[in-house]
Amino acid sequence: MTPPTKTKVLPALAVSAAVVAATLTVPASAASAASSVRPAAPAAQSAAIPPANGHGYYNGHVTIDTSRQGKLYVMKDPNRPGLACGGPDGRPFTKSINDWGNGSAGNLETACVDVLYAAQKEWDMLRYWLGRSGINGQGTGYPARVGVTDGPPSWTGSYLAVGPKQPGRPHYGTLDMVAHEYGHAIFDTTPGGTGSGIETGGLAESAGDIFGALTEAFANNPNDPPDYTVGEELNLNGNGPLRYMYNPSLNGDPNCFSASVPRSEVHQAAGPQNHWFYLLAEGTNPGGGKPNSPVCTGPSSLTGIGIQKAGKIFMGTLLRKTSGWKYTGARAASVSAAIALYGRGTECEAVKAAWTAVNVPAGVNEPVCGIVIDPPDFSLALNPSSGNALPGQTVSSTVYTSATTGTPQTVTLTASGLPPGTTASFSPSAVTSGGQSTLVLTPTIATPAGTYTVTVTGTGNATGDPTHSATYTLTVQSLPTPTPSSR
Ligand SMILES: [Ca+2]
Ligand SMILES: [Ca+2]
Ligand SMILES: [Zn+2]
Repeated sequence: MTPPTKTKVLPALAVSAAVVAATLTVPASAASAASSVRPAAPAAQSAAIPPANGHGYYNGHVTIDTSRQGKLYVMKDPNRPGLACGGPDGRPFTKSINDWGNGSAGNLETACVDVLYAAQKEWDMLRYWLGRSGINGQGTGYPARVGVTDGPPSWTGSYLAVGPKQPGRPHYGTLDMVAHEYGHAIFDTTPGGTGSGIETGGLAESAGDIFGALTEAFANNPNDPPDYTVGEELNLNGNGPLRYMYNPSLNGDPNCFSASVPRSEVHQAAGPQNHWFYLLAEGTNPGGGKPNSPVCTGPSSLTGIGIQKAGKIFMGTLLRKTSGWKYTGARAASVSAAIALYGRGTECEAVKAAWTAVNVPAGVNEPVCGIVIDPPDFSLALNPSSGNALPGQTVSSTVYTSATTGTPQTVTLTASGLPPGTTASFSPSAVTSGGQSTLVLTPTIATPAGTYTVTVTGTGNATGDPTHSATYTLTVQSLPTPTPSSR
């Protein structure tokens, strides 16, 4: 039989799937218990078996992990609990041989080859690239049903529904669409949950698109080459991709954030974050056949950090998600994630630059990138710190300064708390930190006897005008009672 046009042999993928299968073995009973799909056959133990051959409509000849129950093979993943694929009734497909699909449009078993393949690739991408365990972060995924809905796939909250219902039509379960829908499950199972509203919904749709791009990149299947478009293999209505992450405006979606984004529609509101992810991963001019990406504000040229690092930072962003998730929160969380993962270097700078480029500005307390340098500062001391004087006499003290951090700065000296009739002078009145000055206090006859605390303050001219002060205890003595003059 002539293979369908989409079918290609992919030996490299077969090897990687086999390696994965060998390293991901979990007890069959655990896999069974975690699945929410009813077993198709009378309950029987799943047994570890070699990966199955699959013949997908979009993905060509692939290997998928299936189970064995009694004499039958089942489209239920023995290594990734919860993943399974079946028809509208939710029962995983079963077969007497472990060879699935025929590559043709409209064949439900073929649809399940593509869907299960995509789910398994996404699971492995989450594990090996992003460090997440399963779709829900707790080692569990969710089943899929094909031929069960019309229009693009949807996430129901408990299973992935893939259409169409009409027989004979190509199914909608491409790598990016399946990964997008399970991406909703990832979004739902990170802190803050699903949320509501257009802005939050847009960030959720974007999460799906980002996981789609990551999954295509991880699978690296030549039948559905990695890209940053959504649904390009579907080509619904002959209109090409549903969304363009590198330039959302190609489909009429906003490239950058504005007040109108929260009033748009959730898939449109995904535009700015999708665009951010592309700029972060690939930059403005990645070359190598990858599309250029425009910016709305800031520097016109950005350099990407690669999709794996961008994916890790995005996963870290979702793990910092809170309820009522908004674009400003996403920027702050992604900066924190980048610093936690990679420090304050290139990645931190790239995260910020990409957000700025899509018109999501920094919050007031955004952490700084780059090497943190303490601002210039100084210290100030007086010696001696006390003295006695009669009115009309002077006392002096030396003001010592020192540069404690950063470069030296000009420190201007003032005195406060002077008793009545007492003057203070500094010579010089300003020093470069590290230098010294002489303070001269001169009480006069107008100064009542007593003990006073004079405060000497130095004000620096560095950023923030740092000030430091020291005190001098001045005791003004009483003049001796005048000797009566002779008359
Ligand atoms: Ca693709
Ligand atoms: Ca795609
Ligand atoms: Zn969606």
